[in-house]
Amino acid sequence: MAKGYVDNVVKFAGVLGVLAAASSVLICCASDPPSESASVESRAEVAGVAIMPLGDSITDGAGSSTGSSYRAELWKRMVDLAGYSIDFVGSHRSGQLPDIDNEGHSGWRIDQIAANIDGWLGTYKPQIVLLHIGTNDMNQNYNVATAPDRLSALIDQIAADVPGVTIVVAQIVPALDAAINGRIVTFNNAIPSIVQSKVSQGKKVRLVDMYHALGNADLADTLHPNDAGYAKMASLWYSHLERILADGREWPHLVTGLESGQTAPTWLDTVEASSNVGGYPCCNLTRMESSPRNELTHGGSSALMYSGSDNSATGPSYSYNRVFDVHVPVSSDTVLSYWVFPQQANGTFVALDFAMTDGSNLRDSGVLDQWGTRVHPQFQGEGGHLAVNQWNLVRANLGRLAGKTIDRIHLGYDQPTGTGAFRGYVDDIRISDGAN
Ligand SMILES: [Ca+2]
Ligand SMILES: [Ca+2]
Repeated sequence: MAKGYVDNVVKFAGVLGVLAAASSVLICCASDPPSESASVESRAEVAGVAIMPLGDSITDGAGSSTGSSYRAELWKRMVDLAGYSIDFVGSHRSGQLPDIDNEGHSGWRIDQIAANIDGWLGTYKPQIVLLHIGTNDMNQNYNVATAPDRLSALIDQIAADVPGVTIVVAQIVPALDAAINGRIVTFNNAIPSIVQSKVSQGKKVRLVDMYHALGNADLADTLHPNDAGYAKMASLWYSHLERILADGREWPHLVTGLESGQTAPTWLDTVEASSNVGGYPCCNLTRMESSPRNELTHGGSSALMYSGSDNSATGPSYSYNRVFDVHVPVSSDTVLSYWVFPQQANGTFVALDFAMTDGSNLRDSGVLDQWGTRVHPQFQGEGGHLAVNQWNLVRANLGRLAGKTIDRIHLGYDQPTGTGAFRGYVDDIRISDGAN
């Protein structure tokens, strides 16, 4: 039975996603001219999977600090994390990323996209189209009742133009203006049945709900996402691309060894909640620490150090510290792994924990590690599988959390009995799909 702390469902708006350092991206592909004679297959071999980001200013990048929309973050995930070769295609160029091609046309409605799409598709022959359109129809109150019909016809048009193309259709992001947002909700509600009808016809069409993924805090203005909102959009497109391209390879969502250029903690030494845990008896520390050190590592030169002091042998003693702000959708085959090096027995009462977007958490989910021990700091310590003064792998299938989204990653200490100092390191954290 878990005696640990119960998450108070503190929601933080500024989700930055899993942002790898931009310095690690490779400069390529931006000037690759499309070969009109090449087949789709040979294009994929040469330049990567051809993906057309298609829509309006939200695809162009309005509201994004770099003008890159979701495209920069999606590129980083696809290329740097998943190891794919991709080629964004389109006649428009905008943003700051290695491949700035897209078909994001600021201010355009569905009918305007439809009037031009045949030519674009003929030129660029995308294998995958990421379609986010309709915001301007709603903003202009332009024949909104028939907007779903126009979207349906546009999907048919794309499918007819490029045999075999996969179209990912978005339920569009919300607007701050109540009247516009009301029209968006009505429009969005019509999209699932449209997508289903295309699927029934044998077309490769998928639905992605961008509306419920973004909150008001994810918008830069009335209509456009901010960087946090675009990062969430990228994570959703990324998950669909996994399902479309799935070839059995591991599909990483977060990979970090705390090294330079890898995903760094969002928060350092930041307590989310604690009881009867103070600072490690040194240096006037007053709370549990959780921040990288260049001391002892499983790999590279840095690891996440944790330390504190359990001040009660009878009452609940815990500290859950915020570390990474993420947005990671969990699937049936998502796996968490990390390495932990406890420096004393008390130091084994630690585990990574998740705050999910629905308010639930990892530690109370019943998820088990490779030993059959719950991934809860108390159970990890009591389980006895974490050896002191050596690196221990903890690996857990997160299938129990399938359908949920990880909002934050915490590092927790939790030990109802026992008292004294605790300290150790965590390194090589990995969350990925299909890693079995
Ligand atoms: Ca390109
Ligand atoms: Ca490391």
